[in-house]
Amino acid sequence: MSEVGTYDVVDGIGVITVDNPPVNALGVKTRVALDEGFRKFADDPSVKAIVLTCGGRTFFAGADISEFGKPPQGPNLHEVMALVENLKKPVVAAIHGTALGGGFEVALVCHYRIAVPSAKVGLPEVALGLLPGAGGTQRLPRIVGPEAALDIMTGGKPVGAKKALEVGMIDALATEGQLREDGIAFARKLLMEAKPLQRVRDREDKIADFRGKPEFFDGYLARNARAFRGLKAPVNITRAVQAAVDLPFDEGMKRERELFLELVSGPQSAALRYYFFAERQAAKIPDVPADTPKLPIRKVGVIGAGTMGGGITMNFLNVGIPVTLVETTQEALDRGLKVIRRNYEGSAAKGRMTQQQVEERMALITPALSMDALANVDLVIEAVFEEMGLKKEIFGKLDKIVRQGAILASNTSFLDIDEIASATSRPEWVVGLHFFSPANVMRLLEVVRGAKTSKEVIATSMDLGKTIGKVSVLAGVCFGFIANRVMSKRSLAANELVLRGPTPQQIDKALFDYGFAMGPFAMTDLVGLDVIGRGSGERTLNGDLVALDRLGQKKNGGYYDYDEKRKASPSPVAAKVIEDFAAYKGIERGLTLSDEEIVGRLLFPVVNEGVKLLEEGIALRASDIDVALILGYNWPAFTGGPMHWADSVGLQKVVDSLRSMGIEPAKTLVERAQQGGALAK
Ligand code: 3H9
Repeated sequence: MSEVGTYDVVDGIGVITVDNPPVNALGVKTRVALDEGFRKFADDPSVKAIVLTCGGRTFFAGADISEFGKPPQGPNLHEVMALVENLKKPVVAAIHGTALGGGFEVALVCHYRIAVPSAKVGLPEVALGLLPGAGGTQRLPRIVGPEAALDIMTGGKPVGAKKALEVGMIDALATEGQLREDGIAFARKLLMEAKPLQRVRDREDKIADFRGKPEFFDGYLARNARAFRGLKAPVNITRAVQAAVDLPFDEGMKRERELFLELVSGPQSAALRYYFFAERQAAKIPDVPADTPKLPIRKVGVIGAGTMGGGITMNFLNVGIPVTLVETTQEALDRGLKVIRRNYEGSAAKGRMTQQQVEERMALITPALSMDALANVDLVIEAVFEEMGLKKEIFGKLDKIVRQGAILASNTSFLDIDEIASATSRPEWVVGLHFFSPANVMRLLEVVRGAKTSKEVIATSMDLGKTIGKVSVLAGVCFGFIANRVMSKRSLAANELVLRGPTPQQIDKALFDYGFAMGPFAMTDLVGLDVIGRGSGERTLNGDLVALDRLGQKKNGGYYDYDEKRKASPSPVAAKVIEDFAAYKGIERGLTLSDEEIVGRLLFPVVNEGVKLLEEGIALRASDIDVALILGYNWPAFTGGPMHWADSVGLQKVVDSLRSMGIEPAKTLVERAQQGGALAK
């Protein structure tokens, strides 16, 4: 008897309801319920049609990711699906929540699919380094055509019900809150119409034109080469769809299986599956239980309408939370508002939102020239210049102005939250909310816990990240918190290495090939050498380039030269500056390294610093560091982040390499390496 399935019959319509919290993943219990329910109704002559639906918050959210790599148990999903598809009674999938991955694939073996308007359907396996391995690559192209199917599967984004209806992924919309009844009514109508049952696998019309056209699939890969760089899953997805078009269905299924197995046993999928759970784990804080009371955040104040303040503001406007935006001068305020409007209008021009939505979001801003306007907000985020004196002055004032019970947050990237909190009479209400630039885009929110920050404030701040579509990672107080602190080691290593022989382009290429969007020198040129180099008193390489007015892409080139189209080429001037600076420092040049060695030189120090963060208790767990780096610095997710990557490289190798660079490896790193242990589990 299934623990999670109920089967009842309403006037000849069999209704299978599966309720396996939290998300009805297709683990063994769910498969037992499906197998049992469909067999029962297949054999019951009183049942003329079947509705498949789920209890709880969603339709099946996919295969149970935690089962991958473990010995199979219970009914096989493919066999259950074949049973459904070959039934001689119509089967209707009635969808709410999210029908994803294997969940949508189950819906695709049903003869019809209906969904409530709030539902989403899709095949997001690519985010796990996989392809839809339960027939999705074979059936979706038969419904929407190969090109749309490729976009849906390589993009991985779920499709809203209305759009899904337009493209044929579902057959009808149901009424919100009435899905079961609508499913039964839909099935009854099918019985009345008595149309012959059609299986998706038998449909040919959308794929026939693409048969024997390898150039279409090669062209698709070539067109998307940039987006797919370094990733295995999109390539295998494309080849699986090609098989769907070229081969008979059962052979196509075999090809899908081979391509799936190749992915599921490979390192990229292992890393991405690890990352899936890492992201969810980050929300869990041992001494702040999930039921800790959270404070409602209905009105927000942001101090500073500069780049960060403006980006932070947009996050709240996007989810309908009004923001009081404070600046010191009308001019700065106007400039900030203009930038926000320009960003939204840019999105509207790209068709991502309507002009009306632009106006609605702008209308949620209350511009103000005095912090007095913040008296009644629920949360204030200060985003002014990084200067302790200024921050303390602001927090001292906020303490007097803002109502009791509101959260006072600083967006500082480096500074001591406890010192900032000491300027108030309520340090338990003070927290760091560190956004990453561009703040409306980057998905990381570092929540910095001060010595006295209350549990309610922590719980609310962690939750807030989810509200605004970000992932919150908890950090303790230290210079640079998690992401900036560990990544500073990469910059340091790059700056040292370039003096010893490897060129900026060799170093950047090694990191680009590793999977970063750009290397440190290309990044410095993009941001501006004057910005990066600010504040350093002694002579630096960066400073020498700035002294020649080489500010990067914006002026005269930096580590590279640029043409009018901003295409980079190696710079003889920069090469000379590097040589001179090395001579000034007395550094011997001539070191030659392979790309792999360069990557180790730059990234092992990051791992080492990550381990120190764990030793100091700044990060709760290694996987939090990986999440922070992937979301805050675009560390390639398919490596799993620095800590997971270090495990896959081998910790002893990391230790030995650090020593050969003259860097003392962290104690825990040495211990784990000796024990043959890992950093991230
Ligand atoms: C697949 O289907 C392969 C097939 O093609 C081939 C098969 C042969 N498995 O995200 P949440 C857990 S691959 C196991 O916080 P939300 C999650 O860890 C799969 N566990 O909720 C968390 O646990 P905890 C393709 C899962 O409301 C809890 O559920 N499908 C799975 O923000 C709540 O999750 C996908 O990739 C799973 N599949 O979002 C969809 N899904 O509470 C993956 C969730 O212990 N899932 N959990 O931390 C999602 O995108 C989101 O969970 C969803 C809900 C949108 C459904």
